[in-house]
Amino acid sequence: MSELSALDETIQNLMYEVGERTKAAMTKKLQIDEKTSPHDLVTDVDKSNEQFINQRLRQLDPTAKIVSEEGFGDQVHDLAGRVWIVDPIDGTMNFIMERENFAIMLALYVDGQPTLGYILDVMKNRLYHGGPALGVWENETRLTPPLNRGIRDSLIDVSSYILMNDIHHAQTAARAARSIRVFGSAGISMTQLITGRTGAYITNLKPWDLAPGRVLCEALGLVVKPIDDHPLDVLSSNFVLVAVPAAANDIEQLIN
Ligand code: 2AM
Ligand code: CA
Ligand code: CA
Ligand code: CA
Repeated sequence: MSELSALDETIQNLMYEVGERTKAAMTKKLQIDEKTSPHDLVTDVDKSNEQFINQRLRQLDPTAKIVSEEGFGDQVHDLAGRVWIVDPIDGTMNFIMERENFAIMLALYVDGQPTLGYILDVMKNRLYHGGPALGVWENETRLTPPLNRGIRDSLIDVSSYILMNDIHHAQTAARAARSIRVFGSAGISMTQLITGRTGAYITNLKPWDLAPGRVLCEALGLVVKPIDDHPLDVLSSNFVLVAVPAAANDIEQLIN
């Protein structure tokens, strides 16, 4: 077994373990705090998951750097070397309000190259994992590239903020599609794309929201493109279009 496959197996096990910890924590009362506003919340489980994951990563890969949402990672200024990117609960609002449709996410970038990605849909027990060298998998099943349909034959996924405020003419793209979906979790949105349920996703993502899904999407031939004039920067916030190539072309013609 290659070094990468062995690492992948270890990380898959870590993901399932954190999923089980998360489900166990849901039997207790959540401690909920506001971050920047009542629309932006964090729980004790976000924080304890991140501490748990980061501690494991430091044991496994002591020289790597860690970028993570809740403050237990490193100050990382560039993607040189090995960089792990951690979202301990993606879709915290769904975690609190729906108690489903949230994910645990992890990615490994090596010298800036997307290498491994993991999205665990906790309540459905589905782990999406892999990368360019290993292929992309849903649990034990290897995924094939989704059908390359144009926007008129696709569902479009738009983040609520972008849709409501019509950022980058997202409503124009939405009107052209068969219908719209809003999931409230970037990770769940990425799983809908890689399984061919949606054809495009327009959103604004932080590093931990984008990095894992980007690895898996690109490995399946989807395109991940900035919508504004900035080049994609995994360490900052990006307005992005993630889509099958045909839908991406259609949307670019509609919104530019
Ligand atoms: P989070 O739950 O890990 O914060 C929908 O809100 C999606 O956008 C989620 O994936 C959420 O990730 C992400 N997101 C990014 N920035 C956000 C913010 N400031 N407030 C709420 N959600 C945010
Ligand atoms: Ca958050
Ligand atoms: Ca997130
Ligand atoms: Ca999060």
